[in-house]
Amino acid sequence: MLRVELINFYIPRPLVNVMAEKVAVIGMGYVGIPIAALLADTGDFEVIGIQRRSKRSEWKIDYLNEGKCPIKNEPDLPELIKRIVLEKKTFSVSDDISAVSAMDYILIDVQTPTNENNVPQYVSLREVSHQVGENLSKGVTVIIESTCAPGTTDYIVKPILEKASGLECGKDFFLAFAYERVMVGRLLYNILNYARIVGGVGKESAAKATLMYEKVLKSEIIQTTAMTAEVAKVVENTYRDVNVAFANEVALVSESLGVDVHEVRLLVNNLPFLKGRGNPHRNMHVPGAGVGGHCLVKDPWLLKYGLNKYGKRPVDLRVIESSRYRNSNMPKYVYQLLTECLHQANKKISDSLKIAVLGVAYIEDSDDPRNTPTRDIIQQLKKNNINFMVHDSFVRQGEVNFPFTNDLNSVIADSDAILVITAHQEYKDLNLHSIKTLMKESPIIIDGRVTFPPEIVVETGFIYRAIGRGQFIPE
Ligand code: SAJ
Repeated sequence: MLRVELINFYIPRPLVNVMAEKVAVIGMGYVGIPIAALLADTGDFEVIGIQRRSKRSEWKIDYLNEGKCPIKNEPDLPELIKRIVLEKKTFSVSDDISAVSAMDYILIDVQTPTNENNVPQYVSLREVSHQVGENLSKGVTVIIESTCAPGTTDYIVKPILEKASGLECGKDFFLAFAYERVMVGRLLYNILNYARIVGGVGKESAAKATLMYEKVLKSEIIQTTAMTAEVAKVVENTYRDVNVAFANEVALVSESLGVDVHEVRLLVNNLPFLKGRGNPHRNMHVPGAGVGGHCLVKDPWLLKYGLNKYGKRPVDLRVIESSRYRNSNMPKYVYQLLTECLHQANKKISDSLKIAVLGVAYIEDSDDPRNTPTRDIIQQLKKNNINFMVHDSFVRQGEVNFPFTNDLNSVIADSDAILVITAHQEYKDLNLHSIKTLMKESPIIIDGRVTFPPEIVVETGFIYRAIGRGQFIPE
């Protein structure tokens, strides 16, 4: 017995693991995977990813433990995961949440979706908070990175953690809200370079969470309260949604007045920076076929939910709500443009038509289809019994509840009209003359983004409309 113990004593484990602090990251998604990987790569942390065995996501556990990256098209992330799993051995994934009992930090990075009535669905957040509470040790810092409605950290997560652990927040354990600002295609870049806002439930919680982030981030770390951080997060995206809605409304105005919204936008945005004011005081956004993604469609409603639940007085969010409706109705507007062009081409709305819908991903050159405007456009086509085919080369099959193919030719061939919903580079590279030969007589192009040079589309002989380009509306 003594000999075995002595041998153990003299075989030095790699120093980094002995000194490393332990972090659990709960939720192996777009948010959890990159931060877990970056923490594990520092050498200061041993990281365990916790992923429940759900039908949709359990495959990620083994996949990640083999050193493979479940997220496609993310620069540097595959190499990073391979390095920390197979070489440094500072990252592993498990389905056993009781592992959090031996941690110094616990990051909660689970989905916080909203339902069809835009009410946040905190089933996962509540469940995970309870499980963390049941396994919570003294001195641990819990950090919520998932986007939450204002008030969630203080009034939902904190009570669950305290009740399930019997410990007191701010004394026995610490709790902060430090929201992610990830962007598909730039997951690692955003985490490393965007300022990290750390909102503590009490000053010490913010300080404790900062100790972790300052070992991995290159960016500024700003401490505040949990409520302030929650408001800032949802306002950051609500601001963008309102600005996109403004651009979409100006696009409709431009069409009505026969001008090009993109020319208007350039003229508006070229107002000089005012001396001493950092940001341009005009930054008109880009109109388009709709707003998809996980952030902008959800966060205005999270703001409204927190305001209604925890606000001290009511506020009617007329600007914010009408912006949401403006953006969510843009797919219907694309359909209206299509009907106008079919009329111009003397084509009747019938099942003998074929519409080529290009793009499923919510943003160009990405494989992320969350809340894609394409779904709403397909609904309009189906409602009017119009045949269509959908194309996307990035999105994985089975990720959306409608059929699509990555065979672009088969989608365009023999079609009456092309609707561009996602500005993938492969569409911008298309030869308009070639695709015209594939299509039926009087071919139509509706450009829902800024994909093709308008003049070339018209010169090539297409009937053409694009959101906001009023100069192409027939007299
Ligand atoms: N969109 C427009 N016009 C615009 C900008 C966006 O129609 O001028 C549409 C896009 O086509 C897309 C949707 O809005 O369908 C969302 O686009 P996005 O660029 O905002 O992409 P997201 O949803 O991934 O936004 C995220 C957000 N970041 C975080 O939540 C941390 C957003 O606040 C960032 O501004 C954005 O990434 C970014 O550019 O980093």
